[in-house]
Amino acid sequence: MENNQKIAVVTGASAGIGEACARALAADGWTVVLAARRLERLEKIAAEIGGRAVQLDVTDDQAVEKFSAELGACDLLVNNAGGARGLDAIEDANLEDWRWMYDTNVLGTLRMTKALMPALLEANGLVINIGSVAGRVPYVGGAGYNAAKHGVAAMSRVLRLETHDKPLRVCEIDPGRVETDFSLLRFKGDEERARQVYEGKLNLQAEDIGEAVRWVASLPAHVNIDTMLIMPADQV
Ligand code: 8X3
Repeated sequence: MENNQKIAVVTGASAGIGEACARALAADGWTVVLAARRLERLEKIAAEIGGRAVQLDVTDDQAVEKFSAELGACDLLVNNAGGARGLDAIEDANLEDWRWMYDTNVLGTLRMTKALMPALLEANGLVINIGSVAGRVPYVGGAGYNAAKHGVAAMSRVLRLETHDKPLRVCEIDPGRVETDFSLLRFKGDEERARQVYEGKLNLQAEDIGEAVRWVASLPAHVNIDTMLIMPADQV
């Protein structure tokens, strides 16, 4: 593998899938820029893997602009920041939760991709969007998150269409149930409810997704993995 210290930006890198991506990429020779809101956690991980921690909220237009202006070169962008809030039926939908899900998952991915696009094109780069099975399959109570992740999927496909003849590759990786803080966030800190999501099941671990990201990013420039659906063996 000859990465020659190429630069990877990973959003939402302070925990879970983002942290696992950062660790897997660093182990494969990438220089990783870890971006997230929780700077203290980021700095600890960055120190362990020889990466760089930058505090960033992907819902903040100006912060994303500033981040990209200061970054310079970028070979790989992993749009991982996102998540779910609530599991309400549509008739009980909480508009604030929906706004947050759209702003983080969809617009966050858009802001980062748009801002880093010049650097990525310059580098013959790669964008990996972390979507979800929820962006393919709707489920009861999932509407806000389903809509957001379907939005990410649509954006990934359009970006692929718009850049297939440019020096940029685009991949979307869609995990199923991964045992992370995802459910704690969805259920707004209700630990018992979050625990029940994973109890007694063959859950994916964040490292499984980190390994997929590492592999996609390790492929030669003529190979584009368009989409990848990764499920725990007992989830269909
Ligand atoms: C979350 C996937 O299967 O837990 O992105 O809803 S699932």
